[in-house]
Amino acid sequence: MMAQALRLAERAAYTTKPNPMVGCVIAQGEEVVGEGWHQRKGGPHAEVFALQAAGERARGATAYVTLEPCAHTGNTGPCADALIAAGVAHVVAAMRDPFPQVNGAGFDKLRAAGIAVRHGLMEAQARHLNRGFLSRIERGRPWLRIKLATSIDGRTAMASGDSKWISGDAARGDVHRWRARSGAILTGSGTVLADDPHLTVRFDEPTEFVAPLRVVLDPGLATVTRGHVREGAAPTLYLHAADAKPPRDLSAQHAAVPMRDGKLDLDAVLKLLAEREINEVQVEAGATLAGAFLCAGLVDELLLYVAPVLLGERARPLFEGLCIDEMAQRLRLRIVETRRIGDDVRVLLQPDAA
Ligand code: AOF
Ligand code: ZN
Repeated sequence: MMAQALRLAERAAYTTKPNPMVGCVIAQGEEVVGEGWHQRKGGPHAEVFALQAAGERARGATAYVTLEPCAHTGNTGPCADALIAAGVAHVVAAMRDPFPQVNGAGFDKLRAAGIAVRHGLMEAQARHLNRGFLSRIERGRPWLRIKLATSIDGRTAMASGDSKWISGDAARGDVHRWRARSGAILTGSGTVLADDPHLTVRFDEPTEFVAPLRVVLDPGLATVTRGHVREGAAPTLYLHAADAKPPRDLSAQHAAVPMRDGKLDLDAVLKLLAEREINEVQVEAGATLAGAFLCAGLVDELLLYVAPVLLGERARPLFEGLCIDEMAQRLRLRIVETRRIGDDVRVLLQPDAA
């Protein structure tokens, strides 16, 4: 039941941000009597849809939810109250909702009404699903993923900067799914000048999604008058040094960020994005910016597309500026998932905490 609730939750991966993905299954014993998931910010919560589907059959039933039912009135009324009113007998939640207005208050409300409450079922999976939302609420910064396409010998572009294309069509299509679940796609001015990316979401088939914010780190605002990144349907935010002057006719958003060692302070960049309710940031940048995030210990996840090609030692590496000389300094990563995508292999990695 909980696995099904998690699958339902994930259906809204492209549309719920900045809200968490939440799924709910209502069951009478082995029989599912209602299902629901939270589709978008401002819309009804998962429990409301599931209770609607269950109708009278919710009485005495067990509700499986991937997140603690809310206790607050936000865009919608409290789900805890809705479960109580429907006469649900048991609630099984995957995890507590750390959102300050909930954070245990939903469980308390249910228990006070005589409902048996358990939580912790498939918690690791639920936390993984909402790692972006949890990072923003618990750490005050978005979850940071770096996407990279690499050759077998760890190269991402030729010495000239040419990188079209290392990975195949299928892998490049897959990137758009990861973009769509991200709140922001972040790059540097160097990449805007060298590659002129659009950083938009393009799907082969019509798919609903909330367009991620495009973020360009551009201390001197050198790229604001050029580049595809300022065109199209998605919003763009330029982050710059305090002394840079945005042109009067700049239609994109912009904000100043403090500097550290002559570069934009990456901690401050992430704090600003969290304040704008960005849960997941996908970095699609060159080796220098990717290396800077890694060195600063700000990378939560690497999304690596490995293509079966060799580019040779004159091609550019995955990261620059790591300053590793000895084995003892090596950065260890843990493989979270591997999957073949067309002719390439997709590897999802997380820095090893240990
Ligand atoms: C639930 N069930 O399906 C979801 C919950 O602005 P609102 O009213 O939509 O509230 C958003 C907050 O509610 C969100 O930050 C999170 O803490 C919780 N989400 N809770 O009981 C749901 N999506
Ligand atoms: Zn709710």
